[in-house]
Amino acid sequence: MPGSNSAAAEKVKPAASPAADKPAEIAGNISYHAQYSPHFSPLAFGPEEAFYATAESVRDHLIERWNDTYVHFHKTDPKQTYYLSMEYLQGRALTNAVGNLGITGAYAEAVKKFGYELEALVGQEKDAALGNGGLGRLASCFLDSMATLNLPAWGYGLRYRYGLFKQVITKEGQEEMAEDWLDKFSPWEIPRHDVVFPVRFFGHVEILPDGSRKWVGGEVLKALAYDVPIPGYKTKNAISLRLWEAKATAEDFNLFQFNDGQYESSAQLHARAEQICAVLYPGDATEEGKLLRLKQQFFLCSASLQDMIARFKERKADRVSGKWSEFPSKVAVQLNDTHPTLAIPELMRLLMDEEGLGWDEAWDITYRTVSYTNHTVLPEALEKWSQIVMRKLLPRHMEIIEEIDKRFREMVISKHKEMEGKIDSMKVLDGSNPQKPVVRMANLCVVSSHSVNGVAELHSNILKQELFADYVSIWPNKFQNKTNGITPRRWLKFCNPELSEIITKWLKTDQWTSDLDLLTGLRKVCINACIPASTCYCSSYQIITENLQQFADDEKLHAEWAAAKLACKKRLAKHVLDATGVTIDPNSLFDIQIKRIHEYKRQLLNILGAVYRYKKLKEMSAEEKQKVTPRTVMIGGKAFATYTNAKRIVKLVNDVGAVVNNDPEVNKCLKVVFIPNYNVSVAEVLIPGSELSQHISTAGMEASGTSNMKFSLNGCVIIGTLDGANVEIREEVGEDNFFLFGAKADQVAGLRKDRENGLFKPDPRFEEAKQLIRSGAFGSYNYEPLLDSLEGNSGFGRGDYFLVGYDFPGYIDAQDRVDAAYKDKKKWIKMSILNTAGSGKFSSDRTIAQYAKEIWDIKPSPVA
Ligand code: GL9
Repeated sequence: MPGSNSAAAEKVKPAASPAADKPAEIAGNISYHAQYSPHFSPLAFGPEEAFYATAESVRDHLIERWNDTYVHFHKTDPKQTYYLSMEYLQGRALTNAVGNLGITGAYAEAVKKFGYELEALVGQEKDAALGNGGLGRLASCFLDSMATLNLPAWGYGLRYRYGLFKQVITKEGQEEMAEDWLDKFSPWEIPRHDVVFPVRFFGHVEILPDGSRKWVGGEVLKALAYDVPIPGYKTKNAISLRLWEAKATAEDFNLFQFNDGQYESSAQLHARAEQICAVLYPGDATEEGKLLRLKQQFFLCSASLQDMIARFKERKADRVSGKWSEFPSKVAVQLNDTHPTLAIPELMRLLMDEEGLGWDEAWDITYRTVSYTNHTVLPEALEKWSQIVMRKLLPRHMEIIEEIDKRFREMVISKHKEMEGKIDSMKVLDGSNPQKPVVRMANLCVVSSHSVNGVAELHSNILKQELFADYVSIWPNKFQNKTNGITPRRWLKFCNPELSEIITKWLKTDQWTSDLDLLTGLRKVCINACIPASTCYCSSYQIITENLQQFADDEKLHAEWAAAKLACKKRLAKHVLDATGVTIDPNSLFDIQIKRIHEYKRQLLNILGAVYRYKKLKEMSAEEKQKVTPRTVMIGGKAFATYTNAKRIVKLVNDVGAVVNNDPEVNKCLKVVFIPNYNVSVAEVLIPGSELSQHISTAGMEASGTSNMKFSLNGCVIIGTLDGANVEIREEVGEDNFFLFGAKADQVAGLRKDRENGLFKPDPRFEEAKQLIRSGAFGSYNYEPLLDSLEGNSGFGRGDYFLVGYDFPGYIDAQDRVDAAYKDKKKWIKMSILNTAGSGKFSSDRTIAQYAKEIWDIKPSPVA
């Protein structure tokens, strides 16, 4: 068996220094790590050992750049951005690291000397899943772009012991298991024993003789930093993702109690420290769960701010003119949603109580430093913390929040009298329920930040016109849009080498990987800007196509494009077979919906559509079935552990699949597969192999979506509603290359009202689909609560709050248009090419460049 023992490894001489371009020397370095930074028996050199030694060798390159970048920033002292996020969905790092460093080929060669293929070793790595979904993955794409654009920036987060759970599908549906991503160790993190800060919880506020206030008592834990180097693409810069871990110390260990046999009480604080970073999202149905989540949030904010202040002071010491008022010209803090809101009162506390500044100066600094991104308008996702819990855990912060609230109210009354009637909904503290007074975190963010942004044009408009409308009249210039983006390195170049090669070949450059707008070169555009170019008959047309070679209609390109797609579909089919045991046909239309399971994302609409399709197939004759476009519907995603209806949806998809896939009358025309344990690595296989993907949320509810961008970039056509970034994608790729259906955002409220008034008449096709499920065709599980949510006018059934019934007929019609379009292979490939060609706008490089210029005011600072 190649490489399964150390025989091959023994032939390679260990070398301590890494060489980037000489495979023989790289192999020596890998061998060195296997022997001199060992984690395994020196006799073993199987795929796993080979992966770790290879990763450690790649890490040597990363560390060189990471050190150089740190020194460079230290010397040049530019303004820096600190991205505070409770979530990062990093996925695997090896392919990305060698790819960004430009050493993939050399490493592939090197590992061959041990009898391995690089791709096989890559598969050994566990996903770092320190996030739930889009918000966490966005943070990771942003880090890649910040490094690539040479921006002086840091990511700050928590080092969860167990990241997002592993999803296992059983007869009962979804089950959650702890995912041990640190099971062995992570080769990418650097424990920083020199970077440690105290973080306090509970205690009380003392008033000192000079009238100043100090937070004392309670329990104090230590935050220990772990740095993960983030390499930029084709640059020497590598920035840091700094993840905090909570620790208790030897002083907290009660040796007396331990020797007395009281083992648990002897190490109480150690146990509580461990809880803080134990899991990504502790269930918050209980009071303990809520307290733990709040502790996590504060832990991130406090440690990160102390770190920033320490760095500011360290560098300030070198400057004669160093003053606190310079802080906002050296530090920008970006809050990734409201989860790190406590950074606001914590920065105020540190400046006032620790550094001795007065309120006004501290407030001015905080306001100019902090900016806030909103990622959702769903009311249940807008965080509200109990004032009682907050006062107990963070007594000084509660005082500060009260003062911020008071001053805000006074400001409105004195300067914006006309808004006085709106104060109740705008203020930070909500005591309308005296039993449960709360802090509204989004309001605190809006009041305390100099910039507030949404994540797609439609979403930012909803923020301005609805959620935060009242604030706009006070601060008309505070609100902005920053449409999300994705890194084209991970999401095209590395995950889809087949398509990337074709693009590079036809554009005659690989510059598109860092200038994604170049993809428009795949479009056939006339120099006289005739649109669509396919109907252009300008005299210059011929010359342009010859000279500039723009190709959406070129038959050779079509053939290559189709072959690349087929190769990706085959890889996807293999994944499906391995993960589920279901065989799918690479010649069928691959139709994918992968995202967190949520009622607003409407996986239920998708599966009801599949049920309806199944029913129609059952009614068809054999001849009729011959004419059907064969389809494989794939749905994947995790349901939050306590979200019962989402779990019922997972169960339904699995049950429908079990019947359809085993029905010989239809399974040549339709398969329905639930993809288990969806994560970043699975996405990297599914997205390149997709042809149609579903982004079908109720309009106005999906802030942006980012997988829609990944699909479109990989030449996949979208069926979707006018929601989130779909709106902009459709504009960019052209309406002919997007299957649109459904209610518009501004109709939704009216449609819900109509429904309440009994004005909704369901389409018979919708009734047929629900009826088939109710008949028990897919098993005897009780789907009634799920189907019930689609019924009624209001009340328990919620009167189909997400408008599945209203949008169903439009959805089915759009799917019919998909089937027809797919039959015309030429047309379909052209649509696919034009989706890729129109994706330039959705590079996270563009998004981050806009944040840097329009919010953070930071500039590129490349290492020479
Ligand atoms: C989200 C939005 O729901 C998405 O529409 C958006 O694309 C991302 C990134 O801006 O943010 N907000 C949010 O809370 N999540 C998002 O995906 N949820 C998770 O990450 C689970």
